[in-house]
Amino acid sequence: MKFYILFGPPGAGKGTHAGAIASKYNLKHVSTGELLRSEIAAGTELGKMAKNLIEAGNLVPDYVVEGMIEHLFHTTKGVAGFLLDGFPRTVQQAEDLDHLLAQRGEKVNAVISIMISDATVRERLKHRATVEGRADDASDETISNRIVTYHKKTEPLIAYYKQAGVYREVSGECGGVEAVRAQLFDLFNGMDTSFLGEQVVMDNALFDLLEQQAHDTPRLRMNYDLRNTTEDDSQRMLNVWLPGSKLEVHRHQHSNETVLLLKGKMDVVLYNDDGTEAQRIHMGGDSGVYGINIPKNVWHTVEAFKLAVTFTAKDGAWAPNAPEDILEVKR
Ligand code: B4P
Repeated sequence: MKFYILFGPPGAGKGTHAGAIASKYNLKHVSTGELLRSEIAAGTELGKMAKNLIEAGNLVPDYVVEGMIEHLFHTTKGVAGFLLDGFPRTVQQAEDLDHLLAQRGEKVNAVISIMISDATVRERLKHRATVEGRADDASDETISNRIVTYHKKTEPLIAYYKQAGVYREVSGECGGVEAVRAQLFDLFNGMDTSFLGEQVVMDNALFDLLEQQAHDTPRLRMNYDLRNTTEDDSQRMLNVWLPGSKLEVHRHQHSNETVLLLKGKMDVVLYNDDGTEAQRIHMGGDSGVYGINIPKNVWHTVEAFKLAVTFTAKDGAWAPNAPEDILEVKR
């Protein structure tokens, strides 16, 4: 598992960017601020205790947020890692996180800091107050207290993580949201964000995440690489298919292809050389069919009519289909 921390002063944009990063790298996004606001909205004992502290611009006690984090570490399944947003916020929380991760044989992989000046913190929080009406943005006094709290209690984490060699920083004022996000993606893309060889539990949580990512692509499908290393030249992957996803009719000249249906319903369609349909195999539903081994050189495609999840295996390193391996077919 990978553990990333999104760091920065109040209003730096942690919450603004965390969802996009988490979705791209299959991470569980955990915002302690959001968790606390949900507790307040639900009127729980924890929420009642946190409410006054947050509204005055103070931090809630370490043990409260640590309890929430620990619970999520134990209960979250099917992700490649965690993106912690707004946690840790004190050196004590950072030390306790290190301890908790060490017990699991893990560590913090990187701390990505979005940096903005105090003047920008004021400007952003005042503006957010008009849009979201958050009580902790509501007055100059609360905002000032949040800035003081940040410098006193949270900023020392920069030195803590620099010493650990995992601190990275981008400017949160280099432009609008898109410009900052591009910098964040550049930084993540340059880090080891591959999850090759990690233990992966293939459950509904993983399928749901891939489904979300599939919705964000024009191809309407998303794959998940299951190889152990980049040198591993077999192809083993999960694919999540949304209805309407169009896969060209193609063949593999050097390998059979094994397709197993794990969830949903789809057709595998085989074609003759002249582009006419040779066979349509319904998988899932009442068909009683759950997989197919497609021989070398057989033209084929798949058609999903509702969400489908497949496991696919082939020999040899992945490469795009060569023009001679694509068949033009009227469909
Ligand atoms: P959080 O919910 O973590 O929120 P935040 O620090 O205020 O904001 P964030 O950085 O997520 O800013 P956003 O994306 O919204 O904390 C709230 C409170 O919870 C804390 O004060 C504390 O009391 C408590 N708490 C949370 N975690 C805790 C912990 N670990 N220990 C103890 N207490 C804890 O961006 C702000 C605004 O800027 C938005 O309006 C956005 O649209 C805008 N914006 C973002 N990027 C921009 C850009 N590039 N240009 C222009 N505007 C931009």
